[in-house]
Amino acid sequence: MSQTPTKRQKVITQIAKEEEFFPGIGRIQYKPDAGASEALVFRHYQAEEEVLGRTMQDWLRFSVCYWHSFRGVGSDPFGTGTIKRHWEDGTDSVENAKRRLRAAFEFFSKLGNKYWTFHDRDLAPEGRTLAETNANLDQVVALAAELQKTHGIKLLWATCNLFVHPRYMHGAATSCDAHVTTYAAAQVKKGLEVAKKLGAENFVFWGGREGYHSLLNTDVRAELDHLAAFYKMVIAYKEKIGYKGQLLIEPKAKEPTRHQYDYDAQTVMAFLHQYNLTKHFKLNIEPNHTTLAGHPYEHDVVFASAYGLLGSIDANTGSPDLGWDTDQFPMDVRSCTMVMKTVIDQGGIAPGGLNFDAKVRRESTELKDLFIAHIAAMDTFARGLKNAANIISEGVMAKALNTRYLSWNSGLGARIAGGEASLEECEKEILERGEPTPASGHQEHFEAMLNHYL
Ligand code: XUL
Ligand code: CO
Repeated sequence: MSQTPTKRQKVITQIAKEEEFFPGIGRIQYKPDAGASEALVFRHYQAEEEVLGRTMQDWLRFSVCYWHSFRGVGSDPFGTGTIKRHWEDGTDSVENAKRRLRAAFEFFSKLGNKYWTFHDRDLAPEGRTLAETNANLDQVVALAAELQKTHGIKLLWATCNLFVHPRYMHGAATSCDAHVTTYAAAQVKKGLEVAKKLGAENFVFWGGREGYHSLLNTDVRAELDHLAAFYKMVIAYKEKIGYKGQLLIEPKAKEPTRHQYDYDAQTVMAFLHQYNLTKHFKLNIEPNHTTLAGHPYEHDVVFASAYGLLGSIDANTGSPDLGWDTDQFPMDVRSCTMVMKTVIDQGGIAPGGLNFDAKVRRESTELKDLFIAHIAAMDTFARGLKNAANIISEGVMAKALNTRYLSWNSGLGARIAGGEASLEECEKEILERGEPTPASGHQEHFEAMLNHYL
């Protein structure tokens, strides 16, 4: 029986007739029995499938990032771009920016993700003055608003690029030059207005060049005080314009500076606490940044969540043997299982999501590679979600974990944990009880149990 197309379907068909940027690729379908060589299908991700009472789509909240997927050209510090998209005319014009945006929305619709993210400067070219830059941005943002509506796509988060322009070479909020910080503040003012207009569910600060290369020329205390003062201006303006998005800080240990102030989750949490900012911010954790800090993949996700501050995730991975931020697509089932276990344990990630801050490799030059990368990563996270749901609903690992800490539930253990005990009481107890009985940590058993679910 044929169905009457909805108004939205008609609009999309009309757009497709006028211009199609990804010809030959339709809406990506779920095909669980696909063979190994079939690439443009989901084997595990089915948006409406229920897992622990919620749809996969609700748990995973996938987002495509504009900077890598639509501005990335495959360049690296040793070579220029290798990736040429056919909608690019080689100019940095507003017209090209608009065409690129239409291509991106076709991509989102065909992939079936519901969210996207961008930096202000990804969207529209920087002009000669702030006024000209803002006018360029306004034109592209107006189109973005229209495309979001037509395609039913939402903005997971927006952010300001405060690191590419030469003016920010010493940092933005932590620059030695107050004039530069003032410029950054003016840029962020506009960024918040754009975020509000497009309904951004979050607003991210990644401290691009907020850090130091040499302690000899850096007053670290002054720079961190300025960073906090900058955030206080942000909070005041956000409240003034009634923008309701969640503010997020994205930790990174190094690159481009030798030491980034937002080193890792614990460093950012201490900073927020020190400057009384905790209630205004959560964290956007990027596992490739976590591994750069020398931690295991899921470390910062777990630490931020443990303090109720895990706001969103830049779902990617690196090659820890390299020690660079390579922003690869997450393809490791174990890592994604661990992340999703934390996400389920904290009751979900909304209003954050899983943003693919990842780029196809310099050698992956075909248009379809962009689809394959996202599909495979979405499938990996869908597997992670299902595995994590099994771990949680069977409860075997949680039981084993709780068993390790049983001594804290009663007696002096409970009194210490509750802040009611004293050193004298502890001394008395030990004089009576003597040495603790050694207990195994059973690490290998925990590892084997995890493998059971993968
Ligand atoms: C850089 C990085 C950024 C932020 C947004 O390493 O992760 O793309 O996510 O500025
Ligand atoms: Co990121």
